[in-house]
Amino acid sequence: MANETVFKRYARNPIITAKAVPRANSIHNSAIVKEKNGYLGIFRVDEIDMNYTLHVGRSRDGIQWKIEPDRIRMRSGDPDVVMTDHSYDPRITKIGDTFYVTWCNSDAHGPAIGLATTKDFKTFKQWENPLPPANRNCVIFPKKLNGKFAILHRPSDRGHTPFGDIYYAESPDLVHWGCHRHVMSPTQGWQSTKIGPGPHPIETDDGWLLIYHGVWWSCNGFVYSAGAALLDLEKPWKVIARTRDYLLYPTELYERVGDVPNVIFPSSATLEPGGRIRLYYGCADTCISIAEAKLADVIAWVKTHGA
Ligand code: BMA
Repeated sequence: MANETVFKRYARNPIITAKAVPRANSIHNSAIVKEKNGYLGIFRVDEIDMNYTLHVGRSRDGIQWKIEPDRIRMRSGDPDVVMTDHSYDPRITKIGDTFYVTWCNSDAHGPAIGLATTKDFKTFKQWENPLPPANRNCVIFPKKLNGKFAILHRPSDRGHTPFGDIYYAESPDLVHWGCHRHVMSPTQGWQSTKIGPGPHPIETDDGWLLIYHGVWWSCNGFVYSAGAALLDLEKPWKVIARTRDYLLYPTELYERVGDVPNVIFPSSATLEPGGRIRLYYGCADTCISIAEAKLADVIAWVKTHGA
């Protein structure tokens, strides 16, 4: 095991494996939110036919989960707006009493971004895809900015995407998206090939804290790690600071070995007692783990380990 940064891994990682769902081949890269009486999640479940869809899960402590064996069935009222059999990498953001779910809704024309809303995790209203192919990472800010919904996303290609920058966009109605701004590009080392937004940004006095994944291309394939940036509170396409050093790198066996080796894919963060954040991340496209840090320590790390 290598040195840890400010994040400390949970000793009993991984917390979720394929055993949680009868037909699962793997469960990883999933979205979790903390509510008053427990935790709710939307899980990427790759099944034994290697199709991948989204399932609801519930937990009292955020560690032991019950995940529904059946996929989510969304309602759109339009036969052309559907959740495909290749739906993956969800994110959840709560604004007011509504949960906004974004995910990669991949069909014959390539990976697009899907969008749905729910208030109870029982009925889901699916909206038009906010972004066309090719794009497979999108997360919504936890409040409207200047009266508009705002997202961070990462345009891609139809394959495994050996490139990728993070962009910003906003919408007055969740349907029409504009004000497209470039936010960040890959730089060096662990984030030299592509980067993509992870959990929804966390509002702090120092700016929006964005935890993101960075990828470098080794002779054995992609290696996914986690880093963080601080974005301007009013103009989040302006980067205040950004880590040069990674925050989490695949060092543990469950991060190094799996269907896609060497992957840490940060996808959710919850605020916990004592000013801590708990990061949920997919491991080697096989299972889910957690790591915790003090929010103040993460911010200090970004400021002092900057690019
Ligand atoms: C995501 C998904 C996965 C992929 C992964 C690494 O963007 O596309 O299918 O393997 O990255 O976890």
